[in-house]
Amino acid sequence: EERLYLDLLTRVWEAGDERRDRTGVGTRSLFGPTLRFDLSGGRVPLLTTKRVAWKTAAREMLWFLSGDTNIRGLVRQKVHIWTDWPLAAYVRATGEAIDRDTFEARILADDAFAARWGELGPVYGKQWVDWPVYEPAGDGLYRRRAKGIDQIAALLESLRTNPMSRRHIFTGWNVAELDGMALPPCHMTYQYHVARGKLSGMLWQRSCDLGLGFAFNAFSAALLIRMLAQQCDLEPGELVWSCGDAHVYLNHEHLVAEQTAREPRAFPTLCITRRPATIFDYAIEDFVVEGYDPHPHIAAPVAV
Ligand code: THF
Repeated sequence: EERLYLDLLTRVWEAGDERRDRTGVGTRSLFGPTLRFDLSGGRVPLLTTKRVAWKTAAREMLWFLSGDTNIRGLVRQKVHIWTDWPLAAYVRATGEAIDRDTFEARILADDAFAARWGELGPVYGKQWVDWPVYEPAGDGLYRRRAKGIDQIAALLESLRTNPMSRRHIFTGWNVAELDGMALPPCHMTYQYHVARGKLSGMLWQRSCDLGLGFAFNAFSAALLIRMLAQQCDLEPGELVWSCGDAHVYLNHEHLVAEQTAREPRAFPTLCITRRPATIFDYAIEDFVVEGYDPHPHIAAPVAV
């Protein structure tokens, strides 16, 4: 099934519409692909044509579920994938020439610095577990309720009590708060479906960096299906990945050439070694990937 991804990569690179994008790097892009991955037998779509840092993706997913939106919690775990955006904002604002390691060291060492410069705004985690709600305050004004909507808890409740529902959905796309986000959500809407004792999930992504982000986004979405399925006593079904703007950055040409020349191997399996009390109690040690035999990593720059 990794062929599906490699074929998409080739198709976008060869037939994609070349365009200047927000980052200035430039992309080739196609609109609206859908890929499906079978999760039965514990199989997960973890690419084998390059080594993917799946623990980094898993740590990011746990960080989303915790509701955290500050990079400090990631940097503490040596996860660097969100640092470039706060770093760019800092450099823009202060004009200070600072490298990534120094910036991360300050995020770790200085509480006030982390609060001011490590914050991404109301991104994924915030919207997933604490979507803001406003209530009439009685004087014609509205007040923000202390606790927002926990979409993940609500999703589990609906999966358990009304499995046949067509409304098993959560989303990070809070229109009113997009302006405050370092980046509007890319993997924005998730829907789930229960059939014959199996839980399937669909991820709708408005935009996907096929060279870098896809590997993370597909694995993370599969991981979340597995956690949800475990919490609901369901078997894993399928991951359906759908994308709006599916693109390859122009500076990822070497990655496309190298990766598509490699022979994909069987996807590995994911074992969850413990059943935590709730969806919010998983830890990185609970995840073991078995039979992962990838080709070597291919480094590629991230467009900020
Ligand atoms: N912006 C862009 N341009 N691409 C993305 O994939 C992306 N994301 C998130 C938000 N904006 C994005 C950030 N997620 C890497 C992986 C995921 C990211 C950002 C960067 C990355 O650099 N991966 C490298 C190194 C991994 C590591 O540190 O070990 C890799 O080779 O996979 C997509 O959600």
